[in-house]
Amino acid sequence: MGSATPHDDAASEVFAICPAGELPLTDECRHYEGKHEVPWDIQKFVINDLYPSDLWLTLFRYFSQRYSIFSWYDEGVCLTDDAWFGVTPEPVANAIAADLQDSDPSKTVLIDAFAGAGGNTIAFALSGRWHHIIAIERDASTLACAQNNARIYGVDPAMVTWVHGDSFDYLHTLVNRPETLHPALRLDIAATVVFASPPWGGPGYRSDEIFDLRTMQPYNLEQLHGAYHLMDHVLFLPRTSDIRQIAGLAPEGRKIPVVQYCMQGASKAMAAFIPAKATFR
Ligand code: MGP
Repeated sequence: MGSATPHDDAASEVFAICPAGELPLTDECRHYEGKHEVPWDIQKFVINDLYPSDLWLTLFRYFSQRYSIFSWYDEGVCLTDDAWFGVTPEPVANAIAADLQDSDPSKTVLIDAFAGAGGNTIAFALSGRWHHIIAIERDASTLACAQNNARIYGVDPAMVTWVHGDSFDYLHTLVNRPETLHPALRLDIAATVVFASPPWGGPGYRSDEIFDLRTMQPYNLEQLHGAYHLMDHVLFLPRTSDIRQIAGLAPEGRKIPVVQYCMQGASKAMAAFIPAKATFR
């Protein structure tokens, strides 16, 4: 396990952002083996049917779906409680990776801007489509889970460089001051695609008939697109996202393909494949 370039204390004093190296699993990295291990207050709410907390009920529901989220769950897949809310189910992650399989071959590097527990990074790495993947996660425990899960799925450690940090900082530095990045993180922007599966502000998005991407929390569509617009980018968004807002991001004369990803006949989410606004050649 680990990253393409192990963490090095001396390097972290010299460069603004460095690869993370291998992070230890923490108490927040959990592998629940049964419903009895899911935190007690979820079960109490379910059993007694007391004013259920949406958040905890949702976590309980996700745990019940664990094998469709990670088919190798029993091999020791770990998640933080927060990570359950944004993890992409394995069939969806594989379908997105497959949809990028025949994309522009001049793009060889993929940045997973919100790596979470690693579901998408694993699918992209196993697809064999990318020469290199940069997977960024802000929370150390969640990143440790992602590294653990990638190891379980047999991802080649040389394929993924993990970054413990903020993907907006990283992208800003990549575009404006690449020389301050660790050499393993300096990418050719023209050869790079960004994949972003950001938080949507919790499960509340499900009550909106049309989800307003201008009000998405903590990052709205404008912030996401603003950070990624120099590169082709894929945004993984709520299934009811306002298509007109996405269409407004199309560069002159270009279209934005949007795909709904379904499981058991129902959409789980959509992805928008957005071309770069400028080319760097
Ligand atoms: P869901 O809210 O559990 O809807 O999320 P579901 O399962 O269709 O609800 P049901 O009532 O029909 O059963 C569906 C999928 O959306 C999840 O599996 C995640 O892949 C994704 N997802 C959900 N949330 C809240 C987020 C999020 O905040 N960010 C990201 N990136 N994905 C999310």
